[in-house]
Amino acid sequence: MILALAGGVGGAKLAAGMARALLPDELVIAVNTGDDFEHLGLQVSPDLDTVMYTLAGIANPQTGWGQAGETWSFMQALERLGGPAWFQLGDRDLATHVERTRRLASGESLTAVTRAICERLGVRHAVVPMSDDPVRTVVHTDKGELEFQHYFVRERCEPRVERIDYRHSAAARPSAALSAALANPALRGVVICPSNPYLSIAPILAVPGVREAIGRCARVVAVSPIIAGEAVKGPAAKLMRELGVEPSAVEVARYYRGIARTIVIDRADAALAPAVEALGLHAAIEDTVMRDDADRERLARACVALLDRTGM
Ligand code: FO1
Repeated sequence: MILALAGGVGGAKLAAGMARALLPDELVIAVNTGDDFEHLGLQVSPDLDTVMYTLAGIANPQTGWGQAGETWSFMQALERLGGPAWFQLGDRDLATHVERTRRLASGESLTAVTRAICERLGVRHAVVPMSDDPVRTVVHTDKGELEFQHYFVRERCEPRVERIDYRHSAAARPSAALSAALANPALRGVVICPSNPYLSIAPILAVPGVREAIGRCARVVAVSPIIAGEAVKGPAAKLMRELGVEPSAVEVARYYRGIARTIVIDRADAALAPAVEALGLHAAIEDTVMRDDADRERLARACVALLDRTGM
């Protein structure tokens, strides 16, 4: 069984590739919930939804988040009433947030709600929250403290980031499925998907016990979300510069030192391989840009093959 850690749009694409390459009982996808927030009285879990929609094949191909072929009657009506329009909720996507909020209010866990929605969407692989306890990524910027979605969407990642913390992480427990995967003697390894390390993977590692358990696992492969100094999507490069880190695959490797044994970097960064290896990690060079399902599956299969060669 393989454990994948994912968050955001890039992570969801490789998670979908892993789901094409592996059978349902061979894969657990643990998803970041640090981006979750309450909006209009609704419990919104963007990364869980992005992974579920992407695996279900209904994600919006342009944005990566929300659903394809959406209609926007709700947002138009909300705007007419003067409601907040900065966070776009399509009509179909809205049903996910309403149903999750209803089930959570009835006492169901985020794990149970996610499983129920996956079943309805025809997603057969295990998509699980990193924790059923609240963890919230807070971005400290030159404009003050911002909840993640306020930084990422409302302020469009413009404020300068000084530091990031993961509120309530100390009190959070890994979800039962994540704990079981980490304790499973049949765990073949961990694939850290090409998500933003600081915003999408760090919250998962901040849940007590997770970083240590992964650090003990000999076979961990991380895919760099930075290619030729830029993120494929999102603020990772800008964020790294603001955190005083050169946006490069080498710095991603440095971030994952002690956690991953192998870093997958793009062909465009092949010249960085010696610098990655100098950090004590193995650099594997692959085509890491995922344009379609075939790319996703190919990269996933490459990561699985690397697991079997890693940790020798
Ligand atoms: N991202 C945006 O940039 N603008 C939006 O209006 C927006 C709405 C939205 C609604 C539901 C959802 O699940 C995700 C949404 N996202 C939006 C993306 C979201 O902020 C990010 O995908 C994650 O939080 C970080 O990857």
